[in-house]
Amino acid sequence: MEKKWCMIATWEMAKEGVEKGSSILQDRGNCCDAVETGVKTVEDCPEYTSVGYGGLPNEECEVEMDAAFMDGKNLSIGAVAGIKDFKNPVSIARKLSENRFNIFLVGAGAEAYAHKNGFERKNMLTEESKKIWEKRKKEMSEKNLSPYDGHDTICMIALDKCGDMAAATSTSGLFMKKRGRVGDSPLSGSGFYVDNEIGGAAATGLGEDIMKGCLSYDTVQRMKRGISPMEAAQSSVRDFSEKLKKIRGYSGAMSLIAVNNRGEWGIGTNVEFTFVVGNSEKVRVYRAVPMENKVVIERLKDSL
Ligand code: SD4
Repeated sequence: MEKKWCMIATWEMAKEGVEKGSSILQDRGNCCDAVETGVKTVEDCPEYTSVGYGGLPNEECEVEMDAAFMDGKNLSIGAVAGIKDFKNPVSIARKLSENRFNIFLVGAGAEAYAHKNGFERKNMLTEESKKIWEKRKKEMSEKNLSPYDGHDTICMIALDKCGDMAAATSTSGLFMKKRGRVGDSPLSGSGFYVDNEIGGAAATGLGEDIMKGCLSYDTVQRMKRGISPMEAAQSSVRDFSEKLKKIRGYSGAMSLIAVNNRGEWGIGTNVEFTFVVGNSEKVRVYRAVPMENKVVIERLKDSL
């Protein structure tokens, strides 16, 4: 029997990518193609200043990108970190996931691999992003501002009609990060995790905190115990934010998307956050607002 398909992604900027991924899934296409196509759509858009082309640069005005890909059928993973001047880091990550060894490459090694395997080079710094960087640099020295700002990783998880699942992430990381800084997005278990037998989860927010709690793996393990994706993602974020507050007084922003292998989805967040869901009903944009012990979810937009 044909199974239910579903796609979920972080942030409103994912809408066009989810539309493309959803039409792949609707036409009985594969979940791996759906997440790669969806994430590439966001990477290619210069208006989104936190992913791919037009992503905001590090302290040295270089766009260093992190990306990952995971196939829930065989648990294959590929990832790149701190890669510069390549058009679609997510596709490089997917290619690496075919390897048995050398599945996670950083910096110059990742760039050499991408070049050798024919991936397209591109200067990922736009004039717009450079201007934002220059302005921020000035503000930082004048007003003594904290440099770390401007998150918004793109994460997508898909379940296809064969019951297979995949996840992918891509980001230029924290604006004004130190050269060589890597966040949670390319780290298995922190930025993403997916297993056909259970479901998948992926994260956006402050990588330094998300990786302390391995929140994507934690959410998938909660689903394994039979908890719904909504309750799994919300309790994972809530429990870990509370723990951080208890031990050091504060918690960074953390938002999780989750979907199980029956196509039920959920999110957990400790900040206001938008996300996109595609299924046989429609592609819809939602906003989630955390309030006391729950998260209020409101519908923003539907695709035509
Ligand atoms: C990072 N988690 O590099 C990424 C940034 C991000 O939403 O998601 N922001 O830490």
